[in-house]
Amino acid sequence: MKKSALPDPFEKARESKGYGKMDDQDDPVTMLLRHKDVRKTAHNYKTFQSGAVPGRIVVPSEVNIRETRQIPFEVDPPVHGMYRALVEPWFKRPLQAEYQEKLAAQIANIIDEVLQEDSVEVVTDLALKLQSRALTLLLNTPFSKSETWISWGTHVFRSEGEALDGDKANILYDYIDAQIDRAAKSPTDDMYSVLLDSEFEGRKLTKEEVKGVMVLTFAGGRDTVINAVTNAIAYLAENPESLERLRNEPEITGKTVEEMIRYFSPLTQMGRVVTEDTFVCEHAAKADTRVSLCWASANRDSKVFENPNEIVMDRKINPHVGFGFSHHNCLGATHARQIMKILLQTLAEKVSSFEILDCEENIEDLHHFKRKVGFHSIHMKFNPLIK
Ligand code: HEM
Ligand code: EMZ
Repeated sequence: MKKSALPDPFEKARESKGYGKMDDQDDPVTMLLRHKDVRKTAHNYKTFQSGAVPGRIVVPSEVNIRETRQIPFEVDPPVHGMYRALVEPWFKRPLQAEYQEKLAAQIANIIDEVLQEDSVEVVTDLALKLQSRALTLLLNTPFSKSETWISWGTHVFRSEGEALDGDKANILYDYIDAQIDRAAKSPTDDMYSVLLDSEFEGRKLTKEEVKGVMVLTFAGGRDTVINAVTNAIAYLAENPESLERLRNEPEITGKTVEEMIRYFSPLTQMGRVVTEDTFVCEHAAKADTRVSLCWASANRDSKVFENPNEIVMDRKINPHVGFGFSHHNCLGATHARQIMKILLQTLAEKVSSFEILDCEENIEDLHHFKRKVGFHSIHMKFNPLIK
């Protein structure tokens, strides 16, 4: 097995029953594993809600570590659509040429840096740096802010050996509170200030609502981007013909990004709370219990994807759900896609090959299922392309 491979732990359960079960802090989860069921359930917000107690739809549950409702993530239609319309234009800014130029300069800098090193720890020295620096563009904050975010380490809610870490989460919440107070006192053109000034239903957004958007922006786009970046580099290290192909056929880069998101599925699953007694996969789901939409399993469903366990760089039809499905689909996807696309292009331009020196896998413990999502650490050597 290649080091960069992410095996699918769900296949047997998906094909036999269509669901799996996991315990989580006395609030068990019925995981939906089939592409069709995941999409159908994502649509049905009346029976499967996101707007439960803050933190409950996240697996592992975050009810014990936060009270702030994340917006628009933990809100159901129709109010969801009103918040979403408010923030959507901001999250589309990565489509602008100027944004992409700045992002490309950041990425070129980091790659030039790692090309000088004999050994690079890709998670911390490349992926975390890239993710944090790129976030300054999305937030429209000074570049120097990224130093603080890098110092928090790879996980905002977790630390080594502990699934949830309330103290660590407080660092983020306190930081965001302070930034909101700062923006309220002396507004700039950053995301905090723009949100504080925006109109919602004939009034301004409250500080608590702004916090809800900002916590989500920090948390949702952190581990996911770090894993996508690290896994992409590990994959290209072990598949040099794929790097060569990106060099020769740059026009497939967009498709390759989608295919990597499908294969890596950086966000394994997201929960919903059942509002009335119902059935999922002929299995009773009682009101006030939890189900999850297992994006990672749906993305390997052989009923939808041919050769699901391979990265087919130019896969023609790719209805993956790596960025979710239906009204809650990922707001950060425009930003994440640009990061991935520019990263692949930059690597193809500047790197001839990579060597993996050593690595430690990051395995999510989902009770009966163990899923590799990436690496805790991976040391590599980057070799320059001499033109
Ligand atoms: C929602 C995945 C990056 C912000 C989602 C959802 C998924 C997802 C699966 C749907 C959740 C649900 O249905 O409950 C990913 C992946 C990423 C990524 C795989 C990286 C490769 C980002 C980034 C940001 C972000 C960079 C922002 C900085 C959001 C937000 C939502 C969301 C705000 C909620 C949208 C809504 O509720 O309407 N993401 N995400 N994500 N994501 Fe991402
Ligand atoms: C939540 C979630 C958002 C959650 C779309 O996903 O990402 C998770 O990493 C966070 O822990 O709080 O923001």
